Amino acid sequence: MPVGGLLPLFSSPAGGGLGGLGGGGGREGSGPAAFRLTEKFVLLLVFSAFITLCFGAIFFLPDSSKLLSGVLFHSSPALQPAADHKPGPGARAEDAAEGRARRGEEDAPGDPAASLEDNLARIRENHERALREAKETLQKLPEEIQRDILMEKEKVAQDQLSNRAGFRRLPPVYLAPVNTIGAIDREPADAAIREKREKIKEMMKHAWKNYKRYAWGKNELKPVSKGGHSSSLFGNIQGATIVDALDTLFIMNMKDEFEEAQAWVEENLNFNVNAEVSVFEVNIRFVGGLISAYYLSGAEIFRKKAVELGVKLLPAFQTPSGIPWALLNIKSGIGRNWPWASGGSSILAEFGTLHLEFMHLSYLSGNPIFADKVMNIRTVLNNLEKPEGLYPNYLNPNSGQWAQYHVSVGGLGDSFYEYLLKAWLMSDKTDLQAKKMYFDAIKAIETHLIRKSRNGLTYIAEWKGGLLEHKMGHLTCFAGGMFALGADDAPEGMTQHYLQLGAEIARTCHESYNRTFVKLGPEAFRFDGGVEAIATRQNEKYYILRPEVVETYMYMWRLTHDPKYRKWAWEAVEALEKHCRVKGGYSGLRDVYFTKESYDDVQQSFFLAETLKYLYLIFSDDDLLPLEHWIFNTEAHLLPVLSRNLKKVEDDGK
Ligand code: DMJ
Repeated sequence: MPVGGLLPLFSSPAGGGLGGLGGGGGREGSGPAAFRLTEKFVLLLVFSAFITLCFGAIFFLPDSSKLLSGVLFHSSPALQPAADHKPGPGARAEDAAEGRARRGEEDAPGDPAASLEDNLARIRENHERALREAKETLQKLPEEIQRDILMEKEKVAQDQLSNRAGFRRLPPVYLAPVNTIGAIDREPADAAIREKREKIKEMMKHAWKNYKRYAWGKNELKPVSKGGHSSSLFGNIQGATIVDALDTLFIMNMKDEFEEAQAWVEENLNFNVNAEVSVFEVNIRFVGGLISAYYLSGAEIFRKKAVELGVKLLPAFQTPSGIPWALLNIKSGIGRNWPWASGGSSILAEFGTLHLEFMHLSYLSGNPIFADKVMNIRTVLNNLEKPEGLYPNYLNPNSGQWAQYHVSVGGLGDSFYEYLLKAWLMSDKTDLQAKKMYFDAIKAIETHLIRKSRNGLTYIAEWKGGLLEHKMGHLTCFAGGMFALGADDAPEGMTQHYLQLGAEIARTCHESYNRTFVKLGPEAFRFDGGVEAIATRQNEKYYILRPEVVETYMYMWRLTHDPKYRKWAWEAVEALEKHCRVKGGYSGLRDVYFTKESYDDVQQSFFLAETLKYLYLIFSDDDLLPLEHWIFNTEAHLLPVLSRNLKKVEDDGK
């Protein structure tokens, strides 16, 4: 049973408020009776489309329109719609009304001419739209109409979900006191380690203080020019650094800073914006950050905001296959894919990195709709034929088929594999399907992508339709930690093998750092043309404060206690201090081989969410956030293992 012990939790008494709604989704009406009903509905729709077409033709043919307006409305110039008021193709009546509001054009109270003009404009818009839709409908195949009906039904269900006071009636969640699951730590006994840990906390203070001083409320900080930095990934949702930093502030016991962050979330975090966002980025940073802050602090506001945002993301799944769009306008609910993505495809690492957060959203809202969405992604992927057992990076959401055969454990693929493993672990090891898919996938990766250099460095190449590109990304370096984390449950006595593989990847990534001038690694490094673990292209030489290498050190340290991982982590701390720290925070570098720093002037929010958190954990005792209780999402936000913790606390609470 894939979702293991989680589903019964949805039927908790308080879950009923939402459960009835979300349970619907688009897939419910698939029984025979529902099918007959749907057929009738289709006929009715086609018939009404036809009538509308006829009516629209009479009303809107240039001549008849003049006739009608002349007879009925005494065509006078004052009553003609304004010239800039013509709705373009696809424009909606609400858009026109909004346009008026933006221009400050309000009807004068009690002015009958103005209100008649407004009504007339609205009637025209509605009829023009109905006419357009009727024409489109008559051109469609019956299956397309049926699909549209299903999607429309789903949209209505989701609108109801967001309109209802659903968030205000969330079910009870039984939280363990944070110290019992290791969210409050002790000082390490060793003074030298204590000092190092204190230094990392000081780095967090420097990053936070400057963000607060120069960019408070903006998404990120420009530490050199000292201002706010906005990334298009979040549309005009604001405050990425605040939400991304919450759990790091909490575990570092920076109480005042956590409280000011919480106050900002309460007063300012606003998702009612007209914004096109990256579904993946908003999910891993905002949804993940809020959920994590909720579990750590117990403050309801974080759960409420997480569920509210989760609901806003649901329209992204309105595609024929249920594989979500990469980009979504969270106001209109209109989705699309990155224009550069092969054949209009969705990206594996994006739609494959929603699972953990969405499973928690279902738990926290009492509504299975979120879990249904990600379990459907799982089903689509599981049923597809895989070339050589590999998962290509591109999948077309309309056809539900793979597009280009490119495979990567770095950008475009990476966190999909991570989430398979973590879905298994987060389900308290009940999600056997995730486990099987993970171990099958990494077996194929090992056969087809993992190679050893002439001098014995193990690396993970990229696979392009059967040909290897001998390049490894900084992003790919997370995989060392992943192999080690999954090793315990590996099949057929492979535990030692995967632990060893994790150690080899950690070593290669350390080499990529060590072979630079600044001792921080490039964005991508190559194993061809006589080089090993070195970037050869100018546009691959930058370092943007990424966490993946220290992330792997953290897992390797926890799982082996080999002191070299603390040593390597400290080298990274020293390099960050020497080359990335500036008066106004921390900046990325344009070229890690260059002797003079050239700053990119961005303090990425993941520097606070991930890089500093992993470093801090490497110099903490293992009972701070024990791995058997906590799963780190791909942005290092903390998600408790479901059921072992939560059910235990439920039982204790009874
Ligand atoms: C983070 O946002 C996440 O770790 C993501 O999975 C990959 N990229 C960045 C950090 O490099």
